[in-house]
Amino acid sequence: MEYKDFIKINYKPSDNELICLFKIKPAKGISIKEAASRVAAESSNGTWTALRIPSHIKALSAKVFDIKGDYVKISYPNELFEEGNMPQIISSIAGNIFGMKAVNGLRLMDIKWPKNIIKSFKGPQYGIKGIRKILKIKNRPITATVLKPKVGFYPEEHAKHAYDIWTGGVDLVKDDENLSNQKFNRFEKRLKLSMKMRGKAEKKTGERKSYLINITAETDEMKRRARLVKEYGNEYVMIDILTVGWAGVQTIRNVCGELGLAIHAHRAFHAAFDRNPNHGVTMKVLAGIARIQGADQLHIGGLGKLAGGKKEVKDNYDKCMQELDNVKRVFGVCSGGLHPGITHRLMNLLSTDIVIQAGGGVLGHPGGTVNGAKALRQAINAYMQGESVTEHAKKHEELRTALKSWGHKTPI
Ligand code: CAP
Ligand code: MG
Repeated sequence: MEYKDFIKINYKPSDNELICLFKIKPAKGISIKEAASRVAAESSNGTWTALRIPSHIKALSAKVFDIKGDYVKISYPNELFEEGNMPQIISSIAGNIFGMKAVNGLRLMDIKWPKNIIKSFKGPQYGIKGIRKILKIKNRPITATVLKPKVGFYPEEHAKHAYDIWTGGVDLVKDDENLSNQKFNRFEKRLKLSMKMRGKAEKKTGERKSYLINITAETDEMKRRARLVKEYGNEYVMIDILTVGWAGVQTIRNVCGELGLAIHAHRAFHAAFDRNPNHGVTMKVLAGIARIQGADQLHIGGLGKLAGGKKEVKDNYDKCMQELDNVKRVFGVCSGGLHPGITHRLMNLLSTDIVIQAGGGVLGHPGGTVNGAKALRQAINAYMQGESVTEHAKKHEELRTALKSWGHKTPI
């Protein structure tokens, strides 16, 4: 068994094989075919030298079955994978290969998953339909606001801002990815005070409100925090899915299943994998995994302050929405430098089945947090009523101030 044995052009994979699409930039002196064969070998049953192997092991070879320019499709026999074990699957198809000297660049573009593997994970508990039911919001985008500054508020200050965000008209208050249980803002105290304010805000507005509280930590600690979240009566937990890792996400999905909590998935760390267009793993691959694992809503980019253009954001959104056996559709969360002057671009590009998250674009409002929240909601209302934000702003002072302050430009 040597490298060339992994090339089977025109082979027709069956439905139960896993298929990866790679973009490969071979190293100098290596053909695309050679590079592709090494990817298939390293991620299944080959190595750097020829091996004499029995036929039952030969049957486990991955096969390069399509090469078009830089794009290569490889199929993997189902038997290579352990059901319900995402770390094992990722170690197989996206493990050593990224360090191979035979490639200058290698990018995992997309994955087609076999049914049995999809089924071996729980998938989203709520998805878009379930979340809309919890929040009692039929058609418009869900709004969310992360407190800024990211860190430093005392729990009392945090809860007060949360109240302002909710009563201004935003549905979800969000923790930032690096806020967990620091000395200045202990998790349980923050949760307790915020839940109290949530009750008051719901009473005042007559709307459902909820809190995307960040439980990111070591796994046992995350479980403990998820239980606390349930005890205090909240509906959601937030986790930083990539720093926690897929095993941690799975554990939390199991716990959230028992507790009936929804999962907000923050993707901090993703750009370390997906930013270089010639290397790493695309966000749409990560989005697909997060959905199979069971996130109910997932950051997908927002055409704002962070990298990722229209095509990428749309690809990520499509992964959240595409038909995938019986796996529920999940909310793409648009975030990063958003403010009322630019949110309509996201609804135009995607749909109103998204979460629109603005932190600085609410707390940075010259009139303060309540007015910032009002302006964000007004921007959404404008879109839903088929009116431009500029037109709507003529009748709404908070929106007018926001547009005066930030215009319609994307921050860098
Ligand atoms: C947004 C945010 C999010 C980013 C993450 C931040 O704040 O809280 O972490 O959106 O990126 O800290 O930057 P602002 P993405 O609303 O103040 O920009 O959503 O692309 O995963
Ligand atoms: Mg953040």
